[in-house]
Amino acid sequence: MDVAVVSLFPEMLAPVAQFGVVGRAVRRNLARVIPIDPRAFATDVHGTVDDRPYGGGPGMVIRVEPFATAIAAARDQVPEGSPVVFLSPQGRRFDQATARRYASLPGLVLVAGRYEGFDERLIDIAGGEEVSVGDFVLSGGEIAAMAVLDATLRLLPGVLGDEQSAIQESFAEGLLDHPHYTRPEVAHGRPVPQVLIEGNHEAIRRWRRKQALGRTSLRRPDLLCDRELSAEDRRLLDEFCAEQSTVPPTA
Ligand code: 9D3
Repeated sequence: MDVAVVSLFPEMLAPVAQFGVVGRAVRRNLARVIPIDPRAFATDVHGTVDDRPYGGGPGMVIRVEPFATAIAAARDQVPEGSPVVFLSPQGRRFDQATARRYASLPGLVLVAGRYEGFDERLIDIAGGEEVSVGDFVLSGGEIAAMAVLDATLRLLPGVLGDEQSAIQESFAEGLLDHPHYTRPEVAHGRPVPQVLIEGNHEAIRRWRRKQALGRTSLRRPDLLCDRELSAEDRRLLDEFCAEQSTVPPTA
């Protein structure tokens, strides 16, 4: 997969493209990350990319040129028909389903903004979609682009081991993860839950499922809202809730 990233701070991408899972994808030639600097396409001597907003107000707006030229150059670097994605606080929320959709494509152009945002005509011209990574304020689109890049490229076949991808499959099913423990058996006076030590695999599976359902219900009730629970899940969640209001052993 080829991903061109249009950004005024192309150097910000280097660490993501070099290290970790994305770095491995790039080194294995499973992906290319191509930075495109719009300033390189500026026609005036100052390399101006922003200007004051029509209608007044604070901040600056990204001009149509040179970004339009930079996006065209980015499109030339990726397979024909690759979508253009603007990172923007006004976008649809990026999620795992979107990551899967992007990972199924041969290419993608990510456009990171700065200042107050893009001149709307830039989005119209490129015919792109806008995505946000969450309801918080970043200083620009670069970190959002890196999140999209990471979430997408790790899904490419061969990037993670078979084992890892199997684990990922089962987890990407819309519940929060259960708690994890490793040695020692007691840390800072806190023991590992006994069920995990006893080695009854069916009991462990039920305990983990109960914890996953319970945490999801406490921390992310939105994830359970439009979801039909199986009879077992219903019972496990009821048990979790009952245990919440009782004093746990060795509290
Ligand atoms: C005053 C209104 N703000 C919009 C909500 C101004 C503003 C805030 C942050 C304008 C641009 C930005 C820069 N943010 C991004 O480019 C961005 C972003 C984000 O801030 N949060 C979550 N996802 C994203 S994707 C791009």
